[in-house]
This record gives sequence, structure tokens and C-alpha cells, in this order.
Amino acid sequence: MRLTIIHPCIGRKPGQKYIRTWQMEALPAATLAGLTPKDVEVRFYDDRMEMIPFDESTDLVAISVETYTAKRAYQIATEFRKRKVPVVMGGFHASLCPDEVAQYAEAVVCGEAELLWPRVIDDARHGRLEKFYRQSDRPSLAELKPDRSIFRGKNYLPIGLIESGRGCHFKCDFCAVQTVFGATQTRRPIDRIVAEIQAMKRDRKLFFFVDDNITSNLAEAKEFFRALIPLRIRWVSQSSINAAHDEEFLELLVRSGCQGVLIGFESLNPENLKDMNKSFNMMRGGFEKALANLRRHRIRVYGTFIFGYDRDTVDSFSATVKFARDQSLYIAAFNHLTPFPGTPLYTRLQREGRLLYERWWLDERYSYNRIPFQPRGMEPEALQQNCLGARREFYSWRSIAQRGFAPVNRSDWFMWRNFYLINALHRNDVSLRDHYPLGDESWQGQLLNAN
Ligand code: B12
Repeated sequence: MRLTIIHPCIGRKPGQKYIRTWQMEALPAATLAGLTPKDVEVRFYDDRMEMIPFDESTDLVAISVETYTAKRAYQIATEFRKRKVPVVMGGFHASLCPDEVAQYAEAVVCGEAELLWPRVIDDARHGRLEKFYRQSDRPSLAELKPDRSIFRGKNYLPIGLIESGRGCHFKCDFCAVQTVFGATQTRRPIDRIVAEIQAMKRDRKLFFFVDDNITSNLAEAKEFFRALIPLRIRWVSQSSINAAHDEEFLELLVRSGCQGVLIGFESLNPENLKDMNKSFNMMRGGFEKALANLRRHRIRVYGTFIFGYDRDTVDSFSATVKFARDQSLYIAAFNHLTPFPGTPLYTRLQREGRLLYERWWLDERYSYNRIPFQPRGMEPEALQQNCLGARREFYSWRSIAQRGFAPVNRSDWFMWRNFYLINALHRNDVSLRDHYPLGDESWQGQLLNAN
């Protein structure tokens, strides 16, 4: 049996290559390949960087779908299904909108694939695919063995992506992770992660633990960091702010090789944080105290901010950028609020009649960075333009030079050199994705309905 795994891109402008800035290995594809029985011949195509050979013969196609990549995924599915090849879709969007995804696939996997995938393969082998495969509780991650051989010959950034845990116990109203994982976290056995790192260490200068929140369980995270110390690696991850108030934790972070953490600050306005169910961000002295602690330990911060919550006005932007500059953030993201389907936020905006496009991810009028809802404190256009303005200001040469000079950002030679590279890339990216199409604009025809 031959299986073709596809990682779709967000979209493409006619005759142009996809934006190539942040191309990291597609871990969902490697995870799926690792779960596939060994007698199945696996091929993998990354739509972000190569053409998909639709005419190559195969028995089953597996596509990962996120909300932003849904339209493109359905185009790809249509191409294969026109050629009579059955398509299975899974991933976050498939878990959030199974009925929509089912219109374009023979089978949909809702939730995590660890226990379901061998059954899907067996059913496909025997020509008896079911429409839905649902995983309701959380499977163990103990046997997780991503098969990275599928990446051979592809030109990814030399960053090792590894999962140490999956899910987060917080319930932020905009986050799809809480919807899919029910605000729970599962973790992998430490010895398995260590073995995976050992095997990858030679050709990776930096590791990225892609956990939704590596500090969701502080006690287990500490134990994990202790095991990382002897490996002498450099790593980055995503964390909630509570970790920045725990001295033992911060010491372990540094000793284990942590170079930086992404923290979702989201908003400087406590009322906004309350609305998004993220008041814990203000704990123990709030952002300033947390950032001072992180700086003291030389942990760099990728701060992410969201604009468009109900208390935001056009004045919120400059105050936030000033804060990000004053705090010498290594990098920062200034994004508009996005209502992902299935989230409490989406339901609220829908109930309040504030969605400008019901299913923005499929709407012909929608493109990347367009505001899909009606904000309260400004017009959608002002929200979009001010997000762009915030990025421009934060990634101005003046701001880059100023932040690059901060002790926290230049304390490690490797990270200091990369500071300029990464900031220059972000500067270049400021408006690159603006009005980028969802789906391949040059794709012709109708999406083929599977129902
Ligand atoms: C790492 C990461 C990134 C990296 C990408 C790295 C890369 N390889 O290119 C970076 C930082 C660049 C990134 C960017 C973005 N990301 Co991101 N990212 C993640 C994160 C944290 C981990 C992804 C991962 O590798 N997980 C490990 C794999 C193994 O898990 P998995 O994808 O869930 O797969 C399992 C199942 O879903 C299922 N499955 C997945 N695919 C398939 C396919 C088939 C056929 C089957 C059967 C099963 C299946 O099986 C797997 C094993 O159980 C996820 C959160 C998460 N927990 O997944 C967010 C997440 C995927 N990202 C998200 C978003 C929104 C974005 C951005 C749009 C953010 C932004 N504003 O710019 C961008 C652009 C994304 C894009 N498509 O281009 C959202 C997507 C929400 C949604 N509704 O689609 C998520 C879920 C985070 C969130 N809090 O909501 N991201």
C-alpha cells in the first residue's frame, strides 16, 4: 500500500512561490508517518516548498488541515479525489469543523491520531473507510516516534521540532487548543524525549519544543529540564507567564539551555485580559515583574500581543509597542484577534452578530490579515492598519538596534547574531502576508463534494 502525506500551505498568488521565511519541519506529517505500519510505502510533499505530483500513483492521501490552510487543503483533496484516490483529513480544523471537512474527504479523523491511525490504514487497505474516526479522550504519548526520514532532501530551517507535551490547562477564550484538548495536557516520558534529542543533536543547533505551554505542569516541567542539563543543547519554547515568577524554575530553564520563551501577553489592559479569560497574566506584579525576572536570568522573550478586544482603541497600539521596546523583547508579534471556529470567542462574536464573514477561512472575499469581525473600539480597517503600524515601528532599524543592545539579547553570541537575522526577517515580513490569498488563486474548478 502507498500513502501520500501532504502538508498544505495557506495559499498562493498566481505564478509566485509560497512565502519562504519560516519553513520548519512539518511535525504532524512526521508523527503520522511514525504511526504508519512499516509495510506501507510513505511519501511526503510539503505544499509550502514543492509542487504536489497529483498524477503519481498512490492508494491513500492524508492531509493535515488547520483553519488557515483549509481552503488549500480542499483544493488538494479535490485534485486527488478527481483521480479516484481516497483522501483522509485530520488536524486542528478537522477536529474543530468535522462536518465541513467531511464534505471534501472520504474520511475525517477528529482529535489525536495516535490510537486511530493504524485502524484508518487497515480500513483503507480493505476498502472500508468510515466517514468519521473520533478520539474523545487523550491518548498516551509514550509511543510517539516521529519519522523524520520523510524530510530528507527538503530544505528546512535547521531547527529540531520536538513535542514534550501536548495541550494546556488554561482556558483562554480565543485559543483552539483548549477546545480540542479540553484544557488538559499530556506529556511524553522524559527518557523518550532525551533519546529523540540525542538522535537529532548532531545536525540541529537549536531545538523548538512545540508544546502549547511547556510550563502547564510546573513540577513535571522542572523534572524534564533537569534531564536536559547534561545534553547541553540550546532550546526555545512557549510558556505561560506564571513560570516567570518561580525562581527554581527560572534557574532550571537557564541550566537546561533555554534561550528564549514565547509568552502570550495579549493585552496591557486588565479588562481585556479578563474578557479573554487570561487574568492570570496579571499575577504577582504583572508583566514588568515577570519580564524583570526573565531578564535577570538572561531568558529572551518573544512577546505576542492581540488587538481588537472590546476595550482596545486606536491608542492601544503605540502604548503596546512602547512597552515591547522598553522591555527589550527579542521579537514580538502584533496580531489582530482571530475568531477560530469552535472557540468560545467565535461563539460569542457569532451570538453578538459581529462576524463579518460566517466562515472567513472559506469566504472568497477574505484574505490573510483582513479583519473577520466587527471590533468595538475602532473600524476593522483601523485595526488592520494599526497592527501593521505596530509591526513597522517595532521592527524599525532604530528599535532593532536599541533592543539588540540590551544585555539580555546579547548575552549569548549565537543568539545575538541570530537576533539581527531574525529581526531582519520579521522586518521583511511586516506586510508580506497582507492580503495574501487563502487557497491557490490560480486553482481552477469546483471543490469536489464527497457527500
Ligand atoms: C509549532 C506550531 C507552529 C509553528 C509551525 C512549525 C512548522 N512546522 O512550520 C509556527 C510557530 C511557525 C506556527 C505558525 C502558525 N500557527 Co501554529 N502551531 C504550532 C503548534 C504549537 C504545534 C504544531 C505541531 O507540530 N504539533 C505536533 C503535532 C504532532 O500535533 P498536531 O498538529 O495536533 O497533530 C496531531 C493531530 O491533530 C492529528 N493530525 C494532524 N494532522 C493530521 C492529518 C491526518 C490525515 C490525520 C489523520 C491526523 C492528523 O494527528 C497528530 C497526532 O495526534 C500548534 C498547536 C498544536 N498543539 O498542535 C499551533 C497551531 C497549529 N498554530 C496555530 C496558528 C493559528 C498558527 C498561525 C496562523 C499563527 C499566526 N497568527 O501567524 C501561524 C501560521 C500557520 C500556518 N499554517 O502557516 C493554531 C491553529 C488553529 C487552527 N484552528 O487551525 C494552533 C492549533 C495553535 C492554537 N493555539 O490554536 N505554528
